[in-house]
Amino acid sequence: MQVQVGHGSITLVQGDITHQDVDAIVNAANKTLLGGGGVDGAIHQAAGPELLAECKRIRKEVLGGAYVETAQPVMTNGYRLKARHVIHVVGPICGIDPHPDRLLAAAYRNCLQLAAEAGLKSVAFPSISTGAFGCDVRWASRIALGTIVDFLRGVDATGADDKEAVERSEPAEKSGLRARDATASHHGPGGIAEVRMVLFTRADYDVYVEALEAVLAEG
Ligand code: AR6
Repeated sequence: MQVQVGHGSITLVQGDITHQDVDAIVNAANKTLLGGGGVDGAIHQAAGPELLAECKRIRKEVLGGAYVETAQPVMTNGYRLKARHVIHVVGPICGIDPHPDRLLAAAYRNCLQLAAEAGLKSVAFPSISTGAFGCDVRWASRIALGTIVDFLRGVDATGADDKEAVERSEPAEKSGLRARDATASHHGPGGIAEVRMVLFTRADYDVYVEALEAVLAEG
């Protein structure tokens, strides 16, 4: 399914994100940035060991050993992937993180802003936080697609509430790397022409189709 939104398009596909031929794929990472299971494991497997080496370097040299904060994306090269870049972002853990709705929206929005600022044209996302991090896929699909639609329409969806939620999620000691400031004002859609959601299962794809129709119907 593909729809035009603003100056770009949203595509929903069922498939494997590691096969996507886009400028950047997003990785649903964890705070260590050092790989894991699920889509994180698949991306590291497909990209090769150079990806882990770069992630280790960033943890050590840029973050000073600190964890990556939820919803604060970090961009690396794509190595053996078709995608030139990987944008690693940690989504909320449902049932544990406060304000998971705001954090999930911030995760999508910050990845899109980072991609736009880097001049990227196409970005593919997995369904962040709906695997090991335990969030309901129907709930997450509305937030993901609502945020993407707002971004492509150039709507400033950031606000004081997001600022509060993101700040609360952050440890007191700030790392050297604030790859994105979730509270910064919206920079507009930049040149992003396609945002693709890659759903691993048919069931998830169907949920996202329904959510996209609902989000667009809401105007
Ligand atoms: N392509 C697209 N989607 C995929 C793929 C793939 N190759 N593989 C899995 N998915 P998860 P999370 C889907 O658990 O919930 C990791 O261990 C999957 O079906 O990968 O954000 C990290 O290191 C689900 O719909 O990410 C973290 O510790 C979606 O990707 C933790 O899991 C997200 O599932 C992050 O948990």
